[in-house]
Amino acid sequence: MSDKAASAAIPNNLEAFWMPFTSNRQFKKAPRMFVAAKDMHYTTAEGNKVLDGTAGLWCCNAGHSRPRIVEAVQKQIAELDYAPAFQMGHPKAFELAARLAAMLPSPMDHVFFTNSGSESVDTALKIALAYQRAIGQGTRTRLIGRERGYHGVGFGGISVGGIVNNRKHFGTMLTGVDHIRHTHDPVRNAFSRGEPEHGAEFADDLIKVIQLHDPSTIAAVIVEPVAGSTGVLIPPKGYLKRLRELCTQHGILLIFDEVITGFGRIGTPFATDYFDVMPDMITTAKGITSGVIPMGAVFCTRQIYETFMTGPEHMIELFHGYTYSAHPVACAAALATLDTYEEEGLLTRAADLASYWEAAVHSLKDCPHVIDIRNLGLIGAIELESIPGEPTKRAFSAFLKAYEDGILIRTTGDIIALSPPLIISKEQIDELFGKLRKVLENNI
Ligand code: PXG
Repeated sequence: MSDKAASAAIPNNLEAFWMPFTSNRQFKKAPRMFVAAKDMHYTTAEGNKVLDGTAGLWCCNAGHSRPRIVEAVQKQIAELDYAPAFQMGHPKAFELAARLAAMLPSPMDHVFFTNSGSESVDTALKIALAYQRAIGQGTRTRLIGRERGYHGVGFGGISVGGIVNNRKHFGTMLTGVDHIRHTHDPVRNAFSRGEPEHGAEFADDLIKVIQLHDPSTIAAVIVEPVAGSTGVLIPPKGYLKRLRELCTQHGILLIFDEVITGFGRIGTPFATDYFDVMPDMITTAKGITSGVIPMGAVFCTRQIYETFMTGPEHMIELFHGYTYSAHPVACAAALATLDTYEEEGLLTRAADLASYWEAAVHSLKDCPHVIDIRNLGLIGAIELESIPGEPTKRAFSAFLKAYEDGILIRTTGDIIALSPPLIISKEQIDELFGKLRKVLENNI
């Protein structure tokens, strides 16, 4: 890109945009702008190529600007730009729901559309409460989350979420929420490859919560099968099965928040497939459209759906939905994304690459300040020792340096998280970790 074109791409006034989850003042002093993206790379305003080590924000699973998806969106917007979401339909919404249902393990076969992960979480929590009420269990109003959990930023999501900074500024949130403990156990599990050996018994923390509140007050438990945002915590072997057993035993619905793990991230279409544990509902977003158009979805079992299908037929069964639920352009993007995943075998590609990826992530073990490394499928995390008195600074410096060196990584606290598009090649994995090694070795 010419200097002139580059300067035209950077607007003069950065003030008005209050950027989400961003250090606004730092950014506006030294902006990092992407102006284009193709396959595995972004292009910066200065014309530099940046290898995408994070699939945008864990969402561009098919890579960037894939022709089939671009065409489908262009075509749809010209043909049917919008259709009312309530009391009206359009064919692609039904086609997409049926296709998603066919991908899911039986009996999970109904789909409620939303526009984001946060909305999916709110939707699932509301369905859980309404379901318990509908089956005559109206005393079950409590929602149980987990420490260090991330379920988006709606009031429902931050209430069941367990990331302190995302909660502490926002008052009392939902009442009647409790949390089980997180599964991080560096003393026993540091540098585990894949699922850690120790910690299935952390699921028994739910027994304590059940005993404290009585099962008759608990509607649902929500967890990320693999905790992402908090810095990648892989569930210990047997942990999720144990949670499932306890929920079943006590009439509690289990919700898997698969906003990150859904759509191939760990080598199977969904984490429920990988861990062979069946929740009652699954929340998704991100990879459903490969990040191209905002969309989310909640999957639920036939039994949950059928429970609501009673009463006079002209009556609305669930008083919930969004203006943009099943937006035609999002549906077109999702259908083309599923085509791309299918044609290129992307939903299982992470399984083929997992051992190569694992070796690459763990090759950084000897780098300065590395205190733990975790991985599963095409997810990796490198935990750094914090600079005393300055938490997050070391990882953030690594992020800035990495960007200058042409790789996009994510950091949370002092943890570096990696989750590339599922189209990444072995050579690109080598490049990502080669550059990251240099960053870590150069006194951050
Ligand atoms: N649940 C989970 C498990 C998530 O990871 C959400 C819900 C919320 O999705 P929306 O679409 O409302 O943002 C998420 C989102 C990061 C990062 O780098 C993670 C998310 C979003 C942005 C950054 O860890 N996860």
